[in-house]
Amino acid sequence: MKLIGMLDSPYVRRVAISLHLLDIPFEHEAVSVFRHLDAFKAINPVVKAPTLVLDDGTVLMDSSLILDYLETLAGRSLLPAAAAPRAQALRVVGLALALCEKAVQIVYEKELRPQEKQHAPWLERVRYQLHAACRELEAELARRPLAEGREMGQDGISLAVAWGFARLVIADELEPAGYPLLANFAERAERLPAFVATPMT
Ligand SMILES: N[C@@H](CCC(=O)N[C@@H](CS)C(=O)NCC(=O)O)C(=O)O
Repeated sequence: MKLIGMLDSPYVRRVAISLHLLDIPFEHEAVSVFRHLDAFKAINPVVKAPTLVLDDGTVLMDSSLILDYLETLAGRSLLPAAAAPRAQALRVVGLALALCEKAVQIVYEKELRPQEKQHAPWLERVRYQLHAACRELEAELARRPLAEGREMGQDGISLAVAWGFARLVIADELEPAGYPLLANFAERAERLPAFVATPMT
């Protein structure tokens, strides 16, 4: 099985870290949706990272759907089975994915769109959503600790990856002092072998 995409994509990275934690062997091809467009199109014409190419040639995309498949393959899940803790974990994953999405939108708006075409109200809306996601994640961490170390679940993985990505690409928009629990959780997560094995840069 081959995971396609750059590890500076939080979506690719959460899948790579999950593969490590699920003990599933995989190859990784660092193909960029921007810099290697033709090579990416040849693997997946829709050009979405992550892409997972299965041994039988089936091409999957979307990190959450890929994780669904991988957990079925592994016969175990990185999410709790019982409804109430699963809902809590899914809430954290959803907030983390929103943080990723808003950080990506800020990068695309600032770096892909010509300056004269940038739309300040849109950027303000996205910034508001980004900080709302961070505030909600900070509140979740204050409410209850997430599992860490080898016991880390998809909530912790996605939260740490989202924070690391946002700090990588929009550090000027996001001060760790504003979200100390998030920043500290992510700092500890980055020391885990599965995170060290999948560096963002
Ligand atoms: N919901 C998707 C988002 C994936 C995504 O947007 N990936 C970006 C890279 S960070 C991408 O493929 N961008 C190229 C594009 O959308 O044209 C997931 O969870 O996998």
